[in-house]
Amino acid sequence: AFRALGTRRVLVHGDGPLVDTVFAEVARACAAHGGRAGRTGTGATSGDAPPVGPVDVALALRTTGGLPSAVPAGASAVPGPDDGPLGDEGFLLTRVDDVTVVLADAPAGLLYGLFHLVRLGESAYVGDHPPRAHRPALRRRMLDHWDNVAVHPVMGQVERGYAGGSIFWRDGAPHGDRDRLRAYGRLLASMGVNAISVNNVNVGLTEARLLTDRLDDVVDLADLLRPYGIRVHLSVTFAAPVVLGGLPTADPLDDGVRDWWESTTRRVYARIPDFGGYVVKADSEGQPGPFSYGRDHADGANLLAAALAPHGGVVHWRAFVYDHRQDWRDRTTDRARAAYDHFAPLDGRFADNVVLQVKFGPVDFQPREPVSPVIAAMPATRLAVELQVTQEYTGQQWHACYLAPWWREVLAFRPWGAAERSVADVLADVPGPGPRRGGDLVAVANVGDDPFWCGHPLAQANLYAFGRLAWDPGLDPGALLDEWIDLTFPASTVGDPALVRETLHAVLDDSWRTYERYTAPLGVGFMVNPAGHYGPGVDGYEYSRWGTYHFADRDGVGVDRTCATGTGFAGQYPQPWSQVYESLERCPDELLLFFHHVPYSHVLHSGVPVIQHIYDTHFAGVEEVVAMRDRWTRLAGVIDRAVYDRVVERLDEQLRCATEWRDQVNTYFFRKSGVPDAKGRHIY
Ligand code: GCW
Repeated sequence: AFRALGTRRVLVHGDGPLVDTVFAEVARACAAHGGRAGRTGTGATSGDAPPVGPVDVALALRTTGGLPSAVPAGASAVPGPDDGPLGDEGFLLTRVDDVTVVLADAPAGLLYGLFHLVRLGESAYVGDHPPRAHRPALRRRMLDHWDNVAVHPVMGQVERGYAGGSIFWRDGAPHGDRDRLRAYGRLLASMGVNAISVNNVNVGLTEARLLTDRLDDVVDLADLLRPYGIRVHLSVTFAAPVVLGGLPTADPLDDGVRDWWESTTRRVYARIPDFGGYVVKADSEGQPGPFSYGRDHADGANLLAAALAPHGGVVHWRAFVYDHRQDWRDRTTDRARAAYDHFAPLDGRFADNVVLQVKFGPVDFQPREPVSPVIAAMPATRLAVELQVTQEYTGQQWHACYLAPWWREVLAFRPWGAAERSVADVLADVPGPGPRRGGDLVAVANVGDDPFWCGHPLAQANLYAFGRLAWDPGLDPGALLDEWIDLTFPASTVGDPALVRETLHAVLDDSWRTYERYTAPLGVGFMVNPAGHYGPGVDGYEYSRWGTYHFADRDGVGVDRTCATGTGFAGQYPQPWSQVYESLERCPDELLLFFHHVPYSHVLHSGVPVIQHIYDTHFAGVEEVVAMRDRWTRLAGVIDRAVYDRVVERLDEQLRCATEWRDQVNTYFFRKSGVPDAKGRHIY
């Protein structure tokens, strides 16, 4: 992917560690592909190559002295179409007098400009490039690792990790493969990610100590990732003052507790001056939190925020708080309501450096859910929307499931109606009525120590698309896939680039909808095997206390979340959505069973009765997987053998598992309803 750059005469101008990174990348590319790299700047080190005379490409930090003479005078003078400060991470790209010029006002901008050139390939060096400013839409673009230092007896080392062990730790000690960690930092920077939380939000005893006596581990990771513009964050346990500090309480209003967090945090910053902050899962699924002390979540979050504020750190406080010991008879308790019920009343009470981290949907990373109503309910709170790149509920990196189209739908959703701001606008702090706070996009990571990084080679496309969407939520998923294909399967390395592109689109473009078709129908969710969340278990959660019911019986299926007769969840949305979801007639088909309990004979907008829709989509989903597999086999001998084989192995399993889903779901509903398939297909 660096070939186009590496064949040219490239000048890097600027000082500082990130510019060192840019220069090292350029020098490496030039050494590999025959170009020449030069460096200027007040602090260019003696080992750097001397300036190269006339250049084809210049990457220059405007703040380092004047611009070198190799940069055509016109480059900086030409105003961009959306002129204005480039900011900490932005850059300007233009082409003047046959020189491709990237200008930035801060080192990170130069780094992102470099990777932009790499993405453009040859096209960056030909034709016209009128000056254009590029800036990230969102300030913080973050990945959360659910990695443990120790291996958990049930979850393994990485909770919901499907790519082997942690890349950060091995055998209870820091992972020895430092080159791979550097490569990871480079990978993340190339997609625009600038923050990472390194350990699981379920914080075990060993992991709790990363904050104190194991801080060295974190210092080391911060040092390795810093050259790529990535700040390190840490998940902490709310009980840390007790379990680490030996205090009798973790009460957020206790002075001793406050002092403990302040001094502990000060010690972290003494070692990691650019430390990002804390991530907290409190009062959720057994994790400790402020409820134990009769305090609320604003008290809890503000405690940590106060300790971090003097150092410029933030708390990502997760809104995933619900009662996981429900009683099915109690139809007023609804897990979907929980985040809003807990947090909406606290809007306005959170400190400035608290970021409330909300899962994109109200339940739990399902392949289909409505967008969380919390996003519209907290205008005075800084928000992070949390996505799940790791495919916990979307095939666990055994199934090819390209999630960008789904994330794009979430980000484009307009909580206040068509004329108002989208979720992405809220995060990007686009002006609108009411207070504005802006926010982050965060995702649970999908990388491990697997040789293919993500287990499934094609799951890398999700990681890539996440970073790019966080940079620009308006990007088109198909175009992002093209970018990823160009970077991952460069034309010079494959037998038939056009066939590779066509095949990857055929396999991935619609793969999320395919996955949706063969799993839980019409937004009802779950129906997964409780042991590990892989494969079908239609009633797996129906008779447990997690509160993820589908309420199927012989007459119908779905959860009544209306205000009129159900849990009232639909009423947590502003207009128009509260009315749309409340109404059986207006509710979108794909969310019907999330909001309504209907008879099997209920006719969808598509004109098909619910029961027939279930049969049709499940048969279709499996046929689509068969087609995906057939398409992929055309790449035999065209791409790298190991990648090809790994994907074949995964597609075989996807087909097996999709077939199992189809048969269990279809049989289940056939037996419940007694309604035969109108098309007479075989149902067991
Ligand atoms: O989806 C659920 C997962 C848990 C996870 C939890 C969370 C880290 O099954 O494994 O715990 O969400 O997001 O906190």
